[in-house]
Amino acid sequence: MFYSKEEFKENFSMRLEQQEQPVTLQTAYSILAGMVREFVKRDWNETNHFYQNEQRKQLYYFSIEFLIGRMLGQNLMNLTIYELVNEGLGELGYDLAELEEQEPEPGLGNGGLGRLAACFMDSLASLQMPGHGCGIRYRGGLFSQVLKDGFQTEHPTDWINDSAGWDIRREDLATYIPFFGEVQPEHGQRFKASLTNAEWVKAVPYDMPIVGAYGKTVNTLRLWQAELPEQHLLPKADVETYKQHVVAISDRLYPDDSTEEGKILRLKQQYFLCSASLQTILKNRDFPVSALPKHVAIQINDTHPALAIPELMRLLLDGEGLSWEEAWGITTHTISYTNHTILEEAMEKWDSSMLEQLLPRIYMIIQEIDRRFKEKCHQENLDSEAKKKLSIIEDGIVKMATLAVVGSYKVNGVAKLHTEILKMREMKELNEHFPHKFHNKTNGITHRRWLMKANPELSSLITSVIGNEWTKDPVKLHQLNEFVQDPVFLGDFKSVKQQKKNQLTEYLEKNQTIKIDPESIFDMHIKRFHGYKRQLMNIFHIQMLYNRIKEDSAYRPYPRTFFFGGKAAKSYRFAKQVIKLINTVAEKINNDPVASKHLHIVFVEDYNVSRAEKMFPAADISEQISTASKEASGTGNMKFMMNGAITLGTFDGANIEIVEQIGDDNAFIFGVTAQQVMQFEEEKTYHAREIIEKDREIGQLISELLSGKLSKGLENIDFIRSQIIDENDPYFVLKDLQHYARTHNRVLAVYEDTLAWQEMSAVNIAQSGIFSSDRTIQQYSDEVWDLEKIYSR
Ligand code: RUG
Repeated sequence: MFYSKEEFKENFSMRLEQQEQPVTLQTAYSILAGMVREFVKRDWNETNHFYQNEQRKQLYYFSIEFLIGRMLGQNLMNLTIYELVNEGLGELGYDLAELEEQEPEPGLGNGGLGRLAACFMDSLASLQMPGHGCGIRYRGGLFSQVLKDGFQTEHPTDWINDSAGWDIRREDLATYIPFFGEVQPEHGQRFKASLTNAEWVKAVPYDMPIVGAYGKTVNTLRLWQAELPEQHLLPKADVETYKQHVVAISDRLYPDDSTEEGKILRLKQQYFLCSASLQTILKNRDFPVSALPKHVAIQINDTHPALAIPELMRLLLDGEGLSWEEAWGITTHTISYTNHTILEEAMEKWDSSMLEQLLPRIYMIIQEIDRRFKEKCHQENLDSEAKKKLSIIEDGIVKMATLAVVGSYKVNGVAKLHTEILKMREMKELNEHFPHKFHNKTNGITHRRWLMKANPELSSLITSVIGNEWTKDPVKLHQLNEFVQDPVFLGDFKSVKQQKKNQLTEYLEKNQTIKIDPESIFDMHIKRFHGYKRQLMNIFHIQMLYNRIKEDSAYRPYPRTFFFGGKAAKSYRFAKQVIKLINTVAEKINNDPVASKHLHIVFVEDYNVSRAEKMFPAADISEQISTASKEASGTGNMKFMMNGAITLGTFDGANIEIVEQIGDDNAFIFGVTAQQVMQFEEEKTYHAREIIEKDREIGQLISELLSGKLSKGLENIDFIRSQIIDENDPYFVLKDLQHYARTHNRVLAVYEDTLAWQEMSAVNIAQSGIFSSDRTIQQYSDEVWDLEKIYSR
């Protein structure tokens, strides 16, 4: 333990001296992380004892992803010892920032959904609320992305072997999960049954401390690891193959599900997470099971953990011997569900036969849930289409979103528009059946990581003018409104932004050997690669700018650097071709002596949480250009806003609420609206070909693309071609392209008026507090979970 700089230095030096090998930066990092772990231990134990003694209601957030990012710096900051350690290390000849870089990146998530779960963990602990995460301890997280000739290649990561060592193995809490087997109904015993000849997997939890702001509350992120069970639970033959199957469960995040085997593995992961977490919650309770909803809330993050519903039923029916009605009452008052998408492809569906084979008892329970629900619906006067929509099992397919809605007491979307679309379209029949179930909880981001930690320079500037109350109550950032026209404040803000741009430039020069002009406009499009996120529209526009520069010697626009960052799913061919196209265009433009003075493209390789922390603060423009109606919320938009970047985007997801906060004048909005998109989709009245034929500039662009001129070096653009031409441009790229281009021109015009630009940035920061995940978590707590804060500690 250390409470002063001197104590810290003494303790750190002593540990350095105990090293037998020469001290590398990696060892210095491990020593420091170990000290922080010890520092946290007391508060962690106290928090746990408090929860036990006071019997406070606990929230468990079930999520297949927790994209937590590096923990060292965040933990030091939340413990309020960042400066102390920074100075202490400096005096011992170490650089804290350099040690932070040694921490392996835990890529335990794909993108928005996983990062949201991580922000929620931080907010729960910081608001001193009893809320914990339940996830999987994947050995390898998301692949690392390496560009080869402009193509994305994927490389496995091994987070555990390089482990930062924040988590603690809890053998005492190990539990066992049954797969396959035969159901033996206990006749005459209500709906009770048991399972014989199951294949057992041992689930061992690893607990990671989640340190809240000021360190008092330390909650737990529990990550489950799959292991071979003890001898008596092993099969008689072929233990080696059995072991491989077991270990695979926590080996990889999102294993490839293009094969039957891959699908089974994903289903196994989902059940493994749900069963292990629920068994532990029930086993360690000290209240009657009927009181579960009073003591426990379970939030399922998307449908990946929706098997929690039948699994809780199984444990209550078969384990606790409750009647169906009792078990159903408890389950549907304990579990609530968040939906994150309306994209058909992302709505999970499982083959009944697969579910029945892998989880026979669970399938039986789902069938009974479906039967009873259908019976209820039959009493209503519904047409056959509505009945179909309300069925959980249909034509041999189990629809997980329907199961999740039926088995939850609350269902939410993640931004106002998204929730409305769910209620009015995607889940219209379910909403009519359960009129009070649906609600909105607009996403948020933790301002501690995305402003205070990522941008200490801006944080200090803000504090210097409005004091530091905003760090505890980020809505108080609105006090900055008084300074948004103050030239001194705006000048200081400009310097901070420049400093962050310089830092990013240096970082990328060092790590990716890219030369960047830090004085240029930093325009950033950083997120997963997906058709609806429209990176294709961005690169098409850049190519149009290039064509104009070539054709018109008077057109010499203000220098801009266009940053792209993000990964495409391994099997998503279209998105991977877009990555290659961007790099192909980049090579041409960056090497063109004239165009490169005005346009520069940077593809940041292996975009992850740590890189994101360096990028958001340096951005001038935030590209949020999804096809309206398709992006459920977005959270990058909020990170940019909080760091003073200005949104260039469509009226989609949370962009709409951002504009509600700042007013139309402080963002650049363009494109067709969600209403229009949905109308085009319904009436099939959009024809991309007409645009190609009528618009000279777009026609030229598409013919360059198809002739291979634009895509030189890219042998194959089949997927891009077929999306735009054969599939009639389903994401309305061509429809919005010219409006997007004109909006870019407006952006440039304002940017050149420095004061006007700085004022817009400042308004964005001042109004961003509402997008802190502290606000989101408070709303969930008030309206869904009913948690109490730990004020008495
Ligand atoms: O695409 C959505 C984002 O719009 C949203 O902000 C984020 C968090 O709610 O979740 C993303 N998402 C959706 N990630 N996975 C899915 C579908 O499973």
